[in-house]
Amino acid sequence: INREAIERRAFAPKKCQVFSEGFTVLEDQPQYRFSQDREAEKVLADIIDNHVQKIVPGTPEHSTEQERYFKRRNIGIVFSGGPAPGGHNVISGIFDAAKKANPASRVYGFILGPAGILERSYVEITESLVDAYRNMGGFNMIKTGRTKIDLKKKMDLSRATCKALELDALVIVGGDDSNTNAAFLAQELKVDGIQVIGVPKTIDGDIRVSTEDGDVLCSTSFGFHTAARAFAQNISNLCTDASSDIKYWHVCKVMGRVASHLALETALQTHANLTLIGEDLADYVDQERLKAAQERGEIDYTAYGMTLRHLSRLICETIVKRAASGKNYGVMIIPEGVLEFINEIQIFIIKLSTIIAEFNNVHDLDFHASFPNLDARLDYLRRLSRGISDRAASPIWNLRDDELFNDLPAFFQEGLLVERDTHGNFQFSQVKTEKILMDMAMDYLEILREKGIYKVGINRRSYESLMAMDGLDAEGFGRAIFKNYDQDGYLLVKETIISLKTLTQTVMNAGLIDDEKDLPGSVVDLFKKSVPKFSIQTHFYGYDGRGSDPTKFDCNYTYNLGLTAFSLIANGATGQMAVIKNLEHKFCKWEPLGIPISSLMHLEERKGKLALVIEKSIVDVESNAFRVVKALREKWLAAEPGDDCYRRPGPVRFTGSSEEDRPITLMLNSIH
Ligand code: FBP
Repeated sequence: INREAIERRAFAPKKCQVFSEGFTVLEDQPQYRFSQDREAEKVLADIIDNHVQKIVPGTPEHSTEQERYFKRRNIGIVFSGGPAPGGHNVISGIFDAAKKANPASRVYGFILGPAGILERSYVEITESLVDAYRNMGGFNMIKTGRTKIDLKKKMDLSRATCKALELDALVIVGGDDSNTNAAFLAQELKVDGIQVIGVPKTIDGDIRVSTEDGDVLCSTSFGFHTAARAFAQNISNLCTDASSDIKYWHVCKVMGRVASHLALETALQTHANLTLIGEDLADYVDQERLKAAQERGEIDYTAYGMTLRHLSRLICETIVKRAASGKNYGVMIIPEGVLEFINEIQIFIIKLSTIIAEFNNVHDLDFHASFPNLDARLDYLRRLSRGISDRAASPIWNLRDDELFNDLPAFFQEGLLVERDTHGNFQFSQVKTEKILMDMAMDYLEILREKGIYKVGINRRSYESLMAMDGLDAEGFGRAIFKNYDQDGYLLVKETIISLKTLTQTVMNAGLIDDEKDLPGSVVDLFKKSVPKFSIQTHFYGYDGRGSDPTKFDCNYTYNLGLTAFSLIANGATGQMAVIKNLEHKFCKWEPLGIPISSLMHLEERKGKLALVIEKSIVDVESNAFRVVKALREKWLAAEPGDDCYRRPGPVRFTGSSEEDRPITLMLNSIH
């Protein structure tokens, strides 16, 4: 019997006060304003005037609303995009509220994401089904998928399914792209009286909503806290491992397709030695280069932003600094989407996306199916750059691009040419970013080692004094372990780097050999090899965190999102996203709202074209959370002799009191 699962299923999430009353109504909040996109005003005309709505208790004066609230209704729910811990509680929140309002209401779950709507594949959600998944991770109750409902044909199929099931409302639980879907469906189905409500989901934490005046209405999406805690636990275990056998650098790539929120939160949870934050790298300015250009009376735009080579050197600097105090181990965190913030790579991604989209449009074929392997894809690009393909000469892909692209390792070229997802996003999770960076870093470390700047396995000061004393070269050292007992009889183990000469002397003093010539060659070889070489282990934390059982924070958050979604439906709203304001504060301050999805849209390049989508929120380098990490990164690097500052956040626990009950980034960012 899994007692944890039993306890989880039995756990009753806390309900915001407003949901404990008889029924709710919506109160418009016109004080919250957004700057709207012109295109959104045009194509989402029927929902663009929505206001932010606050959920408040209904009173006897609201008799019409009361009648509407308690009517019998059919509600459809769909998960869309990657799983995120807590999704099942959104369903339980909607189910409980719907059945409480009217036991004859029915709730349907579409199978395998939006494709389930198109294919009319669904299951009726029952009490026993809900009970089996309460507070449990994953999206396995009804599964999920990434189908985009964009074309007219797909809209028509969706309408037909909703009508066949006599749906009053459809709830789309998804990320930025899925909520974009929700807005278009809301617009499309408004004439049919079918309401569409979005729920902000994604472990990436990149759905954050602020108004024009800076009021934060939604500080994170659900699943972010759990995934970050799950990653942090694993990474913190690696910190313990790294500092125990002191021979590895653990390189941890953590999910987050674009934004580095998960990397930032994990850094605060673990105090790993180095954490890259993509948004910080994009902000980089090469002052020397800029100054040199200014002296020539020019502006050098290439001085803005970081190159891959530069980034690999930054990583090397960290490794060299720690090695100088004898620490040839450590833990670094690399955000999955870091390449998005490296100019030269971003340009490749955009160019290739445009080429692929153009090919598909012009030939009405699929680029990836037409060129199934890397060689064929490269050949197409090569011909394009030489003007012997589709067009006389390609303005997008020229000989210079070809040259630069050819310099990349084959697996990276392949990664850049992977198929975009249905929403036109580049699939960073398919690219071995950590390998690209570490291969480059290792090449550079070798150069530094040859120059004598990087001394693996030895403290620079002792290295220099030993060199002077023994007249030895770098190869003349090895690792020795001395065991001794202190006066209380405790075993003391000291590991140190010594010269071959000292080793020979020690062995002779112990009476094991009479002459230094007697030291066997095999021992000498073994000794020399014992100096630790730079060694890395790479890890990817992503899918595992998405499948974790939710933290209490996410259980409560998602259940209340479900209740909010139902309140919005029961009060006739459409085109709204259910959110909880004040997540960064105590539970009693949580405030359920509906916010207009159309106001969050902007134009973005997708598959080589501009598309109206919800803007992703990336890490703000002016935020408190980032500034704290920046201020502490030198300390966490721990390049001076002495202890590392690793923090152990521990596992996600459902019972007992956990160390923090909400994301650290949220708490820091709420301080003014
Ligand atoms: P969502 O935005 O759909 O929640 O997905 C987030 C994510 O987990 C990213 O962090 C990652 O890049 C991507 O999904 C991986 O997608 P896939 O499951 O298709 O490999």
